[in-house]
Amino acid sequence: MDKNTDKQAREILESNDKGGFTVPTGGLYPYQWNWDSVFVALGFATFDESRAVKEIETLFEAQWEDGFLPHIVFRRDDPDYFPGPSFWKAGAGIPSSGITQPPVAASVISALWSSIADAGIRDRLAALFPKLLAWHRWFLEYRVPAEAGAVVITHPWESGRDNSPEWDAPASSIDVSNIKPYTRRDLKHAEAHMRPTKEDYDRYIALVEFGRRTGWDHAVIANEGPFRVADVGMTMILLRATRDLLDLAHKLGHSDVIHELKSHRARLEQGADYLWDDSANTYCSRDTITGRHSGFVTNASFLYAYGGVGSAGQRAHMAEHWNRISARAEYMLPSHDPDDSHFDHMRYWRGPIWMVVNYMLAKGFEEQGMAEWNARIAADSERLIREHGFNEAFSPVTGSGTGGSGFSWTAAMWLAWCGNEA
Ligand code: 9WN
Repeated sequence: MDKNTDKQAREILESNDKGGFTVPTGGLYPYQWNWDSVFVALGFATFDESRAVKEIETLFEAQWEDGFLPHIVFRRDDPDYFPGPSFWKAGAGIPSSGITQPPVAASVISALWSSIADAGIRDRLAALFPKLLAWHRWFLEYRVPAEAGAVVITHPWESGRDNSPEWDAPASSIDVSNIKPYTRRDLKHAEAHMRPTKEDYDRYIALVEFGRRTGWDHAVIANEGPFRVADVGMTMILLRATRDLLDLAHKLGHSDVIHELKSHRARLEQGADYLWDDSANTYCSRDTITGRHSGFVTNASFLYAYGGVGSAGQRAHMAEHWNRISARAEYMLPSHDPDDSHFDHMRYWRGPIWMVVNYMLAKGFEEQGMAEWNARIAADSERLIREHGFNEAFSPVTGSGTGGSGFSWTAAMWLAWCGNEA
């Protein structure tokens, strides 16, 4: 392990710690984000197990009564981020956003359960089980329609892959003609060529306004919202999290929910098939309004290994994509196919590499016995951080940082994963 880089990583987590919760980075993102915090817990666990669990406990303090867990928790107002709490007008007690984010929590809690021996901390992890179950039930009730079996997102921000070209076509029909003028704050902290465009932002804001008008009624949003896309990333992540929750249920003696969780798993496995695109020969997202696949190969497509799905034939097609992309990219794995015209190596989720996705990819490849892919992802991730620092994301072409710096989840991934592989 590299002591110096290791120390820097801890310092980033400590300085972004705002007292029981961690911000993704100062300035650009001044609040607690859902999947960021969960990954950050893995980093804290390498030097402070109690603080690691605290991160997830504070996140779940913002859970709504119906099990929904918001993508941002606003503990105080900060004029540096838009849209803030007064724009969302959502939350149960603690102000929050009204949309969710990838459900990585069950997988991380299961990993912590396996690595932590302290009885008191294990009790705290066990106490999170009913909250995790409630969140998974919320997904199954509102976001996994029986005919698709895949997880439907109602806002690009829910995917965590905000401006992926996967959302371009489905979002093009969102009506932005009535949105009120607004000022973006993100461009104060990051260069415009790295961030989503104005066209993207207008659509993000129109969707928030739509949700707010419904009073954040998730049934109405799921049935009538202007953006309803079955997301390949969310689906593979929830499938994987369901397996991990099932495993936890066995370990904690929750035999009463085993049958139910197995049915969640079966439905999501069917969802993976719904997302296979026969013409592009890849897993990808699919618009549930038009029925159309995006046809794009993204880093989320390769999460099939993490989700544990794919026939021999489907895996052979994915291997062709891997060989093509890995021969071309200096660093793996770009968030978007470098052979596609939408590829943009510096712009957010249209090309740059994200450490948390690399971590899930590597975990999936390792478990599925795909040693070479695992080794390539781990080595490239380690090199990116060592040579370019703890950035929000990285160019797959030059390795340079994009978005914010001093980033919590990148530091966490160094400590919990790729720094330890060095
Ligand atoms: C909107 C915090 C979040 C991540 C997302 C990433 C970015 C927010 C933004 O930052 O999204 O949620 O304002 O750009 O895309 O994955 O959770 O790090």
